[in-house]
Amino acid sequence: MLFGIVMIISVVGVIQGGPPSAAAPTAPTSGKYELQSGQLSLTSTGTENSEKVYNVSLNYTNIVSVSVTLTWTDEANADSRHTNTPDTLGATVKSPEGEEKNGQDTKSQGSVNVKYNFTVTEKTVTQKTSKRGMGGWEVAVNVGTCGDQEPLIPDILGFRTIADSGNAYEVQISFQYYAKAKGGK
Ligand SMILES: [Ca+2]
Ligand SMILES: [Ca+2]
Repeated sequence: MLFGIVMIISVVGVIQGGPPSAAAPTAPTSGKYELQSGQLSLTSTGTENSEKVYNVSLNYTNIVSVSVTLTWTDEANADSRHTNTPDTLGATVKSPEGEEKNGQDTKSQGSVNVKYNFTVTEKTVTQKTSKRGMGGWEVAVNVGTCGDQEPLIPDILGFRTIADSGNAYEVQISFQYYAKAKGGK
């Protein structure tokens, strides 16, 4: 198995708002929590039977859910005499706690979703800050067998088959977490 580039992606600060407004420079937090969400995505291309591992750091407390969606669209048919048969892609996600979940599909237009839910509510975070899901996540994208461009007229010897050597894909990571609501709103 071939391992590709390891990319480090940090989403620290992505969700933070702007500087405090002049109207409320020292606004205290209200003590209440509100549900916030963040998202990041990346696109890449993988060759057949290869894997790329992405490290994502979620530096947030009180994470409620983390959802990883892998999507892809196979290349168009090479010409009117060929059909591009489906590709197999999959994602394996590992949480900071080491819990692994994965999904795989074989499609021309595929989508695989891996989701983690943590039992965190507005009530529990008021009592105790949760650090579940906080820290380094690992998302491994695997490009498996890529169905070739098969000729419409069956060709047992495969002379007219055009190889499909991989595919492009997108990974979208979205998460929800509780953060202290700003006062004075
Ligand atoms: Ca294909
Ligand atoms: Ca392909």
